[in-house]
Amino acid sequence: MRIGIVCYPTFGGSGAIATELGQALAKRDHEVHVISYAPPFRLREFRLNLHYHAVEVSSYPLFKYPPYDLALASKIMEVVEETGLDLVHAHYAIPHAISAYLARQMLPADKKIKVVTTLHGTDITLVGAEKAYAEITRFGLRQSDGVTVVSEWLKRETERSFAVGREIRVIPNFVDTDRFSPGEDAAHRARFARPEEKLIVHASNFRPVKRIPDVIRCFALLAGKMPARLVLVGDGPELPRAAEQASELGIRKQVIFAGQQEAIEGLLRVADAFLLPSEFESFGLAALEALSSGTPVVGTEQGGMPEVVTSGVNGHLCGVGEPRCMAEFLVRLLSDPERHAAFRRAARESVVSRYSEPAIVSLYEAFYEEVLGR
Ligand code: GMT
Repeated sequence: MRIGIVCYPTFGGSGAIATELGQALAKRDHEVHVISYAPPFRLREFRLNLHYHAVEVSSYPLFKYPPYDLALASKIMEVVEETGLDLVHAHYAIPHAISAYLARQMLPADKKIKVVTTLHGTDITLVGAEKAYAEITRFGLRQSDGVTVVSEWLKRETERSFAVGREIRVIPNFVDTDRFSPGEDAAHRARFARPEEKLIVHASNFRPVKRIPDVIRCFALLAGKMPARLVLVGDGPELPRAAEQASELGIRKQVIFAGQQEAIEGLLRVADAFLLPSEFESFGLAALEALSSGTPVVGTEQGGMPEVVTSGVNGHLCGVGEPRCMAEFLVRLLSDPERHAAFRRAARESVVSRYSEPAIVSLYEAFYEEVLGR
């Protein structure tokens, strides 16, 4: 197949999944064209059947808001005309599903494409819920030839909020289980923590939905009970406040601010636990990558995380805003090496059996075939 993938290029789960999917499809000999406003951060494979097309958004004094969505629609149309794409897969509803729809409308009758939209979470729960975007999101979903979501929870949320009256297929996120794999690496671990210190990791885009104050509070409670270090990976609006809060709680020296990092697998492998106390995650790709690395996850009962993390098996889920519950679990787990080792094994097993790249990419392939055959 000739597949166009439209995604955000920046650090974030939807761009990561879209790009990994593009690379995996190219490995399966499909011709893949990734369309975005910058090279996606996970795009690292060199293959002759994997192409990147930049959307150029020109500024003009009249444009207070440069019309990215229109430039994207024109770029999609141009790529279809040049390469004969069969299908465009839009990741994130706003504006990608709408731009793909526009491109399809603009194309001549003999060059029509099918449009598949994948919803990742905030495109429905935050952006789509805003009055300015709700109707256009619903329109984009109705006009797509196929719609997928990354969790059962997001499917329910989409049906509840948008009542689109159409099939929505759940195709969960996936992970490269070779890249994110368990293993000991004392030298790498020593870069972050002393042998007697427990190593806790949080990685995100530091948006309010991630509840960064709970990360810091939970870690402070843990550090009061045992020697520990916290590594924060990523960047975003909540980061400056995190540093202040760590100082106020007297744990600033135990917190490492690593900034944005792409090669996080080495750190996840040597971490003792991954902390994700989000208000909700439609899925929680970062948690999946940690589990695949054999690292138990402590998160929240909201959203799609319960589909990935099972309390008492591969991690623990608490209510939103309950850092004490999270810390108490961590103290118990990290004081018991045998139990911790069992959680590590279960973490890895839970991913390999359900979320490995080949299995999930096959689901997308089958969905494309189905949509093209309609
Ligand atoms: O984590 C984010 O806020 C970024 C966002 C995105 O669209 O890039 O992530 C969402 O999509 C990921 C990939 O499907 C999911 O794993 C995340 O759970 C989801 N984030 C939220 O629902 C908050």
